[in-house]
Amino acid sequence: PQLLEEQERLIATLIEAHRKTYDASYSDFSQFRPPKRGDGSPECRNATNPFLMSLLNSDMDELPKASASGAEAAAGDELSMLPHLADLVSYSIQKVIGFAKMIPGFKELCTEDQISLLKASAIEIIILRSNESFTMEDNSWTCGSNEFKYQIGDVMQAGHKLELLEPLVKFQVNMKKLDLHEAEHVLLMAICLFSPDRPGVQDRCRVEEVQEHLTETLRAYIACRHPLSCKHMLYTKMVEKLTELRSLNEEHSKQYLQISQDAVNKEDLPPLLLEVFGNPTA
Ligand code: 6VH
Repeated sequence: PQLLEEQERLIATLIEAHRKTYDASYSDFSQFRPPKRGDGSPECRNATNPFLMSLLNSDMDELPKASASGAEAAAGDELSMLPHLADLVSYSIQKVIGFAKMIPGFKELCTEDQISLLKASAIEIIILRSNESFTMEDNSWTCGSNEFKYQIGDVMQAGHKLELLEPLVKFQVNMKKLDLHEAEHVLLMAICLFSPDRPGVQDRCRVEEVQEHLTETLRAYIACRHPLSCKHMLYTKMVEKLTELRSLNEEHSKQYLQISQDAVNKEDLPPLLLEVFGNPTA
């Protein structure tokens, strides 16, 4: 198979859409609420054991009232990275929307279907696009300075559980190993967006048509542009990534629900995030 002129144009459009919406200098990150990292200092450990701490530090032998500041301080401190990461995710959702709008076929869908596709795929596309900042050197997402270097521990401080973050990091490592071309990377994000089986999608046929056109373009691209030695099973491996993303998405929904309920400061979650991932208090 060879790339048709139309497929070439599609790839060029997707690459341009991605470049316009992914700023690899990460210069906007300083506008997010600042990251707060528990550094293992006494104050920090304090906050995770408020009751023990207050008993050890005073002559009282009674527990402070359960609902008193201690427990809330603990929860608040455990979620010290939430404002920053919630801002990062909210910002990224805006960029994903900008990317989607430039994909041929997206704007032609009715607004309801556009919303259903974005709501369902936002976290998956964020996970995919974040591979660009992920480095296997130290398994972190490195976005410029140390301040914007995100490690598992940082994401735990936004309320995510270690057991669920391990599959996310594994996913990132395996994605890196695929060593995708930019064309393949952007096609995968577009294919992920145009999944006809997302909840609420009305015009499944239209979505499927676009997705099939994208997958056909990906197959053709791999067949004629990817070096013979590495293209073995590449398409299959990429489709497998979409399956893994579904399960990361499901886990994220559960974790998000928990976090949004635990968050003491409801302002920690920006309105766009609440709209896309759900607002349990609404
Ligand atoms: C890219 F925790 O868009 C840009 F509250 O590449 C750069 F925030 O629950 C950097 F509420 O359940 C980048 F939903 C990095 F928002 C991406 C990273 C590093 C981009 C930090 C942690 C992230 C990760 C991708 C997904 C992950 C953002 C978290 C997603 C979230 C969340 C929130 C809420 C928050 C944590 C997770 C998870 C799984 C395991 C999927 C964003």
